This record gives sequence, C-alpha cells and structure tokens, in this order.
Amino acid sequence: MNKFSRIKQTALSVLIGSAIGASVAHAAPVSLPQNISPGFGSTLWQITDSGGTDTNNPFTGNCSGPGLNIQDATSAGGDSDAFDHAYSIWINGVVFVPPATVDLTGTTLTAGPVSMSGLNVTVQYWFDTASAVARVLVTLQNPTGSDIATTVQIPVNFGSDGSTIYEATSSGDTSMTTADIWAVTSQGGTGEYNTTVVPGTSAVQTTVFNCTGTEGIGSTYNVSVPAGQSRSIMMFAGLGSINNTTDSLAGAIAAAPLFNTLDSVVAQGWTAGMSAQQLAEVVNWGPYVAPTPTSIPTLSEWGMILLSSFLAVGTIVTLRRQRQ
Ligand SMILES: [Ca+2]
Ligand SMILES: [Ca+2]
Repeated sequence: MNKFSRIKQTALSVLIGSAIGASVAHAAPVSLPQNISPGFGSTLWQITDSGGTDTNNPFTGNCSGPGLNIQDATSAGGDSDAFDHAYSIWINGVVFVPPATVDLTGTTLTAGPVSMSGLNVTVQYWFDTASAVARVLVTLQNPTGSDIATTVQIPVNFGSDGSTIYEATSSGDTSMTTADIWAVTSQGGTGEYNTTVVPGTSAVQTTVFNCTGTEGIGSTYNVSVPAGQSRSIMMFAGLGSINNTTDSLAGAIAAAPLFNTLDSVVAQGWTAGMSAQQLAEVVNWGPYVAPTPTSIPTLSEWGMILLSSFLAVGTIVTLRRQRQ
C-alpha cells in the first residue's frame, strides 16, 4: 500500500472510529492507577500518580514523590519492566500532579487542565491499539494577554537499569544528543527494547532521577506560548518491535525510522484523535505536509462557460459553412 493510500485509509479509520467511538468509547472519569491493555499482543501500559521525585527536580533524587507518569509497560511479546516511572511532566521545575480523577476514553487518558506557571497544562497519554506505541502530548494553554516562556522537562527512567545499552539513534550513531529524534535502548542487548522518541529537544541527558539506577533519557524543552494561544510537546514511546508482536532488537531498529518525520507518524495513525489545529500547535516536530489528494480533474464553472462558448461558436461556423 502506498503512502497516500495509507493516509486515506487512516482518515477513513478515523471517521469510522469516530462513528463507532460515539457508541463504545465513553468518556469516563477514573482514578489512578490505571492499567491499559490496548489489545496489541501483550502490550500493557501502567499509569500512576506517584513516582515523581523527592527533590522537586526531574533529573535528581529518588522516585518517591507525586506526579502523573507511566510507571511501567510490557511489550507486545510479553517483555515487562520497560520503565521505572517514565514521562512525568515538569513545568518550570514543578511536577504535573493530576486532579483526583482523570478522563479515560477508549485508550486515551487525559489529565487536567491544571494551572501551572500561569499556563493551563493538560497531559494526554494515548495508546495505539495496532502497535506498541504510546503518545505523550503536553498542551500548554496561555489564558493571559502576555506571552509566557516556560521550561518543560520529561524524565524517562529505564527498567534496564545498569545494563542499559544505546543500540541506535536517529542520527546513525549510538550517542543520544539534541540532534536525535529517537533512541533505541536495550537491557544488555537481550530485551527491554525501548524506543524513546523525543525530537526537537533544547537539551537531552542520559541520567535522570534514581529508580533502581539513574539510567534513562531526560528531555528539556524551552517553549514560548503566545498570549491566548496553545502550544504542545509531542513525544512517543515504542516497545519491543513496535509494530510487530514478536520482540527483537532488529525489529525495534527497523521500525524506529517510522518516527523520523511527522508525515510518517501521521501515516502510521499515531496522531489519531488529534485535530489539524492540535497538530499545528505541536512545536517540537517539523511541519506536517498534508498530501495532495489525487482526484479526477473537473471543470470549474468558468471552464464550463468557456467550453460552452467554444461549442456554440463551432456550431455557428459549421452551420454557416453548410449554408454556403
Ligand atoms: Ca531503572
Ligand atoms: Ca545520535
């Protein structure tokens, strides 16, 4: 299937999903923790509201404070212990603590908005039903009349602990830098294959808070939110072979480039449920270039008028010649 066909199919799926969703995916206020099994092999995502740090800093201390995060995850092939608390969200050094209840609609968990640093902050975790992929979307809405500059920090602590190996990054080497969109890591090359997708970072580091080791990826984003507008940071987590239920390092490395561009991410269906406006508000990815639909050319109204005129003139000329 070519790219455009896939996008058409994705658009169709979204339409069908929306129609079906109206009847089956009820919005529901739920308390945390929540375990979400999207149905792709054994994939399991465990969401909790504790596991921030005891230092009010995302990249130091121990994992014993409050804060929304993905506590752990299991790959499609049944490989558990991907994380020791991941994707907590820190705004100007303060962890995002969810309200007493969050919304769970299908496989989309939405927390907030919570007022932080003058911004209304909403955190959404979305879990794909057709791959071992989670989307983390942090939306900052500025209700004031002035622009607000803020720092967003996101630590991911790996379950692979001291055996963590950087197997590949998007730049082609095994070193994680701000130039990278993603990194594939493993536990000593034999499991816990994590694909951490954090493009457009202002800073990135490979040590975070301590939770059976400090190994992980800590991302920092400097974001300016214009007055009265919203801006978002979008990240992804992939487990195992990502879009294949058999876990392997080769599978993870082969699938990771699907995250290389926003167009590819959209084509994979990993922005499902996001509006065009929400996509446009994402600041840490390159622009999305919507494909030009291939359609049968049709004549505009002026085209029809011109064609009719030519036919009329042609008929008059023919009639005159016949009379002569
Ligand atoms: Ca760990
Ligand atoms: Ca690199």
